[in-house]
Amino acid sequence: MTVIAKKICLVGDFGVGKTSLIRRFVDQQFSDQYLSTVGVKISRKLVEFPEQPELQSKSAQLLIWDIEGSTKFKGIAPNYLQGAKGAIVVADLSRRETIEHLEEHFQLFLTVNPQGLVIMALNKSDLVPPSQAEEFLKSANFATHPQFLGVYATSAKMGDRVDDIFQTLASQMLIQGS
Ligand code: G3D
Ligand code: MG
Repeated sequence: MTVIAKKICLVGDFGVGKTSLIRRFVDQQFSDQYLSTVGVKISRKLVEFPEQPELQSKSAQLLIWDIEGSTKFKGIAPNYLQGAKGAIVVADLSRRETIEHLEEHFQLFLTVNPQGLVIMALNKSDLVPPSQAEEFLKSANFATHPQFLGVYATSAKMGDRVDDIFQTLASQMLIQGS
């Protein structure tokens, strides 16, 4: 088994659920007790791909970087994003403005990592009716960008689609391998 380490970053507005998505994926839990992350936290998780024949002998050691607040603060962004092979850009389905900011976060990530891959999570799907989630999913489709892997409605609270976004990003980083 070859283990390949990859740095990924969570980016998006404050309060959209970045820390909660990581906790759900890494610890399989959701905390309603909100502890604001101080500075940067790095979590690790080994991801395997039993269902993908081309990745049978490989696994990804994800180094998942989480930052407090918004990556729009240009001063800290380059250090935080540097060396990341992928990003999960997160918005909150119950706050439209966070969806309008998706492209800005996407572009900032690509400025630092022109070869990086990006997947999007419209989080808190448990808070909105499916029809609204559907409408927002359409508006967050950046399919014309070659490095865009797709957009999913997630819920860190319920666990919906959380593993899928991390797994998809991890497998594509190994397959497209930069
Ligand atoms: P951030 O790291 O992007 O800043 P957090 O966001 O993960 O800290 O989450 C911000 C708030 O949203 C927290 O609530 C958290 O519990 C809540 N949250 C995160 N994901 C979900 C979700 O999928 N569904 C729902 N309903 N809530 C979610 P508080 O109230 O502690 O600020
Ligand atoms: Mg956070």
